[in-house]
Amino acid sequence: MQCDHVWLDARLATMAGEGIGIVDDGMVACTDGRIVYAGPAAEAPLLSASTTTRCTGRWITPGIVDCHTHLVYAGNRAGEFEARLAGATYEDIARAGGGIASTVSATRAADAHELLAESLPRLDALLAHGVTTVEIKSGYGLSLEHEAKMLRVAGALANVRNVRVRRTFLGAHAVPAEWRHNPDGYVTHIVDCMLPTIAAEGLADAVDAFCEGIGFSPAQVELVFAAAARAGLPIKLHAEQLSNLHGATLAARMGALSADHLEHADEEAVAAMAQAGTVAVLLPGAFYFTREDRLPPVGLLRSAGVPIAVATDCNPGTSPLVSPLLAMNMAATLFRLTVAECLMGTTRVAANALGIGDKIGTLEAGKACDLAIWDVGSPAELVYGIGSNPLHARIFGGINVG
Ligand code: DI6
Ligand code: FE
Repeated sequence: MQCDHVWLDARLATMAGEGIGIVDDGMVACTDGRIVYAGPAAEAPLLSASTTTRCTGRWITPGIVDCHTHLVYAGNRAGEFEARLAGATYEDIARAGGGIASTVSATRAADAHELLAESLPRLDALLAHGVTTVEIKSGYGLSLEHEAKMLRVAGALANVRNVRVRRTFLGAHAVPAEWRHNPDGYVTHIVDCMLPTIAAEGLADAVDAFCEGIGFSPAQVELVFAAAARAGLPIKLHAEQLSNLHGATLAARMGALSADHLEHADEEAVAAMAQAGTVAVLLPGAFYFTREDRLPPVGLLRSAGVPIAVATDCNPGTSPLVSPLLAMNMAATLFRLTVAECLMGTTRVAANALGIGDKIGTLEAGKACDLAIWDVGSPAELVYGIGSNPLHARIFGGINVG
């Protein structure tokens, strides 16, 4: 078989089958941007490749999938961080008109070029840590004009960097100031105008909402999700981050791809997620940065067989985190995830949280040839390091992009 590129003399963590799929003397072969073989070199079909890379024992994993970020925004919230250090809570700041609202003001004021320029360094940091697919949410525009601008910028990032971008419409992130006295009116505006327009313009791959006392009620979220279904878009939910409004149960019953955060989720939520196959996306950066003390119900999720993903939640208010490796370390240290759960959670399960597990997330024939090649002696080192970055190379669609 003739192929474009083979990577030889590598150790693989394929993330396929049981566990992380370790292959000691492994090989990956690629044609037209897709994997045609990944597995033991000794079992490979006869191949002749235009280009061969010897990996000298380095580890290859699927490219990292960061399945929950808000990385397109303007400004930052360092001042609010200082206020929180001095004793204010995240919810106090939000109720006083700061928090998300301050990022909304800055994001509305930025034009698309400025927004792109401010977002690029965050994307570049993720890419430097092996990310090949990133989900980016809107939610700091909160009007049709500015939500569409954010989503266009998110799409434009994929034109200026080698990365797959999945876009999520998060119009129901906060009630904007101009709708403060009529939150239900804002939800109606999302349902009747913003969401259908954004869907019709092909600006989003999914719809998300923030189900919380400072966000939207389950009844409001249900209206947004029904509109998503009418528009043919899958749903996700920020659920049970600060309190338990039973949003995860609602999301699972409506067939959500994922329910995210989940610190306050209960057994009913876990059972509903298990039944629906909804992925639990854990966001230890937000847990750490807000000094949350309630742990997500990892034991319950595990025993119910709910797939667990891990993401950065990169955002200016609760998780200014641009390292998926550090997210894995935090998930292990703070949430007691195993190394295998962390690695699956940022590859295969993360791809499922985006509904694209058939295209990316494992080293298997037919999937996109998105690889991360690491200078480590074992996969555990990827989770173990704090602030180190052992990425050797990033391969996107079969091309070495550094
Ligand atoms: N939960 C979060 O942690 C982020 N959004 C959300 O719904 C925080 C967003 C922000 O504070 O800017
Ligand atoms: Fe988030």
